[in-house]
Amino acid sequence: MTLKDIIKRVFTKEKKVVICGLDSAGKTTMVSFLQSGTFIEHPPTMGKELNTMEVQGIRINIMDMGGQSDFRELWLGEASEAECVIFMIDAYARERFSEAKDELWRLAAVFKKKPLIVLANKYDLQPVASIGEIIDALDLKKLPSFEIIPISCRTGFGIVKAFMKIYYKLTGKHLKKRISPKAITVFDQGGIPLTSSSNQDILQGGLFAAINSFIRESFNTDLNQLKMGGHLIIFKRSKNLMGSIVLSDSDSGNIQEAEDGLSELLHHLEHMCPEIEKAEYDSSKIEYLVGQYASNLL
Ligand SMILES: Nc1nc2c(ncn2[C@@H]2O[C@H](COP(=O)(O)OP(=O)(O)OP(=O)(O)O)[C@@H](O)[C@H]2O)c(=O)[nH]1
Ligand SMILES: [Mg+2]
Repeated sequence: MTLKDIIKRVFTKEKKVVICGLDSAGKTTMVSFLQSGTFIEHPPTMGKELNTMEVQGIRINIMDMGGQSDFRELWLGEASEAECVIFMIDAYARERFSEAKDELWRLAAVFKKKPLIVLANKYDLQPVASIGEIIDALDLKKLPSFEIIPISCRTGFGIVKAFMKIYYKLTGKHLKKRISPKAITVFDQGGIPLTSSSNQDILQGGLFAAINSFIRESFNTDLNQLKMGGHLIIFKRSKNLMGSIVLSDSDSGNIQEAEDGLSELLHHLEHMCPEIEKAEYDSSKIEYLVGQYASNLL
């Protein structure tokens, strides 16, 4: 990296993050989840691929490295130029942990100087290795510092948390959450709830019933908001589903953010459950997917 490059990066608020990890860890799937808000299948990365995101005025260049052995020689050079390095591991593939450890430690010189974030991916699969197991398997305690976060690039579990951490490492600033949604419910086309209230405390005491009856009465109208007992409830419709999100009254200045988050969730559900096109609703699958994705909204 030349001096000109460094100056350009400082003044244009351009930051670089590099994602390394064995082939099939899920690196490209993560980058595409961040961009599309859902899971998309990709072919293996040949060499490396640059993706750019603009977040709160900062241009983030994400270098997605190919993980096949032929391409691993490229990692060190790219990692040396980055402000933050991510190492992704397939937490389900225990048989590859020792190979992953060897490759991680080939980059050790880099981690003496810059932050390492380990993403333990595929947490939707069972039986997945625990975080403690992965720390031991990769010998992470020997590093001066590291962070490790469990995620799933299939269900979206932990993706926003991971991204917020990356953003903080890159910029020294916390990404602000402007709303604090308190509960999410998803309904089928007929207004029947597909998710339950039992794991969402705030929905006890009549709120769930009120939302249900509102949905049935106004499903075919343009109404999309309800105020009740200090809560603001936003409704959103997608092709085959409807969703509601409960906010507190104080969030009312940032409704757009809640609407966007809910739309993304519904889009993800439609994408992951193509059977709903045929009006086949599997409520346990939807409940599971909502629970996984909700970590990005709640
Ligand atoms: N079950 C599950 N599968 C995942 C997850 N993330 C990725 N996959 C799958 O894992 C396979 C590899 O994903 P990629 O994103 O292409 O992996 P990669 O790390 O980019 O691989 P290379 O480009 O070869 O280095 C694909 O079949 C993905 O669908 C996840 O969180 N859960
Ligand atoms: Mg890839």
